[in-house]
Amino acid sequence: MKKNKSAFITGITGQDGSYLAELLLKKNYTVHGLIRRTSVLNIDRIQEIIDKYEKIRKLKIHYIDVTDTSSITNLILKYKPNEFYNLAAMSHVGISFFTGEATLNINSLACYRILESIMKNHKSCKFYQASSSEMFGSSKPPQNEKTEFNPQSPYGVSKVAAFHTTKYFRQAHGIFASNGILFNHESPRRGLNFVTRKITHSLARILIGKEKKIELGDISTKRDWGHSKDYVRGIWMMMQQKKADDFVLSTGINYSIEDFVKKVFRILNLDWKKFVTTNNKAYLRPSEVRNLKGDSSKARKILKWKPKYNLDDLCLDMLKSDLKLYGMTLDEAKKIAKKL
Ligand code: NAP
Ligand code: G4F
Repeated sequence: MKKNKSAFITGITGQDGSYLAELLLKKNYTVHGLIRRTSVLNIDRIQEIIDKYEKIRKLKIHYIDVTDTSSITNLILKYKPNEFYNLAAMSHVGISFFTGEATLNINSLACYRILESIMKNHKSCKFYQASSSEMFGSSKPPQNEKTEFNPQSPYGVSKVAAFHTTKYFRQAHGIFASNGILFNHESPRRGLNFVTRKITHSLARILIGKEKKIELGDISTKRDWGHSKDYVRGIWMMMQQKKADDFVLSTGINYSIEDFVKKVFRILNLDWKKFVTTNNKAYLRPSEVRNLKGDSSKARKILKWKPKYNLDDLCLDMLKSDLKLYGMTLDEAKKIAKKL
C-alpha cells in the first residue's frame, strides 16, 4: 500500500503557508509546520487547521527559527519528509531597505543551509524555494524564466541568492530543488502592511469611523496580482513533477496601484480621491520596481496550471473579508458609504 506523504512547511503562519497547509492536509499529507517563537502566539491563520488536524496527528507544529540549522537538521533526520516547502522569509520589500543583513540571513543563508542539510541527510527529499518576481527588478515586462534578474532591494538581492542556491543544489548535487518565481499574490490573509490589504482593511476602518485617510506612497507602479489560493496550488503542482525546474506563476495582466484603489472604492461607489493621499515619504522606497507583468506560459504548458481568480474577484474577496472583520456585510457597507 502507498504511504501518505509528509511535508515540512517553513512560513506556515504566513499567507501562503497557511493556504498551502490546508491544501496538503486535504490531500492527506502529514504536515510539519516550522514556526518561530514569538512573545505573542501568531497562529491566527492556522488556528482552524490546528483545531482540526493536530489531535489526529496529521499536523505537527515545531518551534524552529528558519536560521536555526542544527534544529532543522534534527527534524529532517527524525521525520524524513517527502517534500520541503521553504516559504519563510522577511517578505516585506520596503522594510528590507532597513534590515538588509537580517533579510539576507533569513531569506538566503537559511535556504543554503537547509539544502546542504537535505543533501547530507536526506537526499531524496524534494525542495521548493519561494522565489519572487521582485528578482526581475528593473527588467522590462513581460518577465519569464529567461528574463535577467535586476533586483532593486535587499529583499530582491536575497531572493536572487536563494534562487541560484536552489539551482546549484539541483545541478551540482542532483537534489530535486525547484524555484517558483511567483508574481504578487494576495488574499484576505495578506499582511496588513502590503499595499492591497492596507487599502481594503483601511477602507473598512474608514466606514466605521476609525480612520479618516489612507496614506500611500507611489501609486503609479504596476503589479501583476493573483490570488494566493491559486498560487499555492501551482506550488504543489511543481513538486509533483518528475524533474525539478523553475516556473513563473502570474496572471499575465498588470495594473497600477491606482487602478487597484479605484477598483476597491468603486465597489462601494466612493470617490477614492476624498480618502487617499499619495507620495507619503514614509512609503517611498530608495529604488522601485516599476513594472511587473509575468509570462507564465511555461507553467501553463507543463504544469497545466492557470489561475481561477481575476483582479475583480480578488478585490471583492479581500474587501468583503475586511468588512466582515468589522461586522459589516457588503450591503450594509454600501449604505454607510452613501452617507460619507
Ligand atoms: P508572509 O505572509 O510574510 O509569511 C512569511 C512567513 O515567514 C511567516 O510565517 C513568518 O513567520 C515566517 N518567518 C519569517 N522569518 C522567519 C524566521 N526567522 N524563522 C521562521 N519563520 C520565519 O509571506 P507570504 O506572502 O506568505 O509569502 C511566502 C513566501 O513567498 C515568502 O518567502 C515570500 O518572500 C515569497 N513570495 C511571496 C509573494 C507574494 O506576493 N505573497 C510573491 C513572491 C514570493 P511569522 O508569522 O512569525 O512572522
Ligand atoms: O504591496 P507591496 O509592499 O508589495 P511588493 O513590494 O510588490 O512585494 C510583494 O510582492 C513581491 C513579488 O513581486 C514579493 F516577493 C514580496 O514578498 C511581497 O509579497 O508594494 C507594491 C507596490 C510597491 O511599488 C510599493 O512602493 O505598492 C507601492 N506602495 C505604494 N504605497 C506601497 C504603498 N506599498 C506598501 N507596502 N505600502 C504603501 O503604503
